[in-house]
Amino acid sequence: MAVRIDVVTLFPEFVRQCAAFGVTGRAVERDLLRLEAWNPRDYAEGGYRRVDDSVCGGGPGMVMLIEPLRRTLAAAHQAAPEAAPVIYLSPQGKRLTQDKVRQLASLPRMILLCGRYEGIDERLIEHEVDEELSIGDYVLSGGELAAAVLIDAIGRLQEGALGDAQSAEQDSFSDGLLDCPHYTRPVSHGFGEVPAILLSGDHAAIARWRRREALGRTWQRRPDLLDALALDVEDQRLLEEFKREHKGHTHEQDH
Ligand code: 9D3
Repeated sequence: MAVRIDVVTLFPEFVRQCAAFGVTGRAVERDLLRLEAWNPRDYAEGGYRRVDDSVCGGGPGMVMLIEPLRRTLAAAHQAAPEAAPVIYLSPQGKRLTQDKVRQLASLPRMILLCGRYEGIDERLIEHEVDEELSIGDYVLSGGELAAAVLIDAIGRLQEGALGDAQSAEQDSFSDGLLDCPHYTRPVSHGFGEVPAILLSGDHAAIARWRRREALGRTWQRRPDLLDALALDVEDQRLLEEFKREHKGHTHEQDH
């Protein structure tokens, strides 16, 4: 099933460009992903087409006005028959996860609302927003890059967006582990050798090696991810093997 994403933004060209290349570009070409941008400036009144005003109570910065956003959202809702949740990208939102991306990717449509300046009048959020999402604990200058992140993550999950060689099931995070290392030719280079096991042709041994490296790297770099998993006996054995081999030159003192 395809997805339609309507983006409310003061920078519609930015959002369109974000989905013009690579996997999401192909998803758009194949009609798996439909993107429409809506500019609140087009729904603002007066010669100045104001979309913002100063912060009530004083202080620096500007806040986005209710009315231009309300009218823009109404126009976006009316542009297609399906009900669409309004998702406000904001630093106050719940952190985006791959689980959330999968949920949203299964919807027929959604409306993404991007803030600029200090944000949006809280009353618009209370009345028109269904969900607030953040992409992480760092400060951006607006919601557009966060919307682009969400569009990319959703677009690539649409059935048929990924090439034959790729697959959403092979993703890091889809099984809760980081990826194993990857190599290509030349097998021998001044920077080092490709691990011999990968050249052995023993597919079962290669699969075990990859699983062990994925477990080991997750243990080294993202122990928080590992804590959330219940490893089966074979995974526990592979991880112990990795830890034994890496004694002395890793961060095991951290664990
Ligand atoms: C300097 C302004 N900040 C005062 C503490 C508040 C602030 C307002 C607006 C901080 C960032 C923004 C703009 N950010 C977003 O719109 C945004 C965002 C982000 O900054 N980080 C992570 N995810 C997101 S989603 C939208």
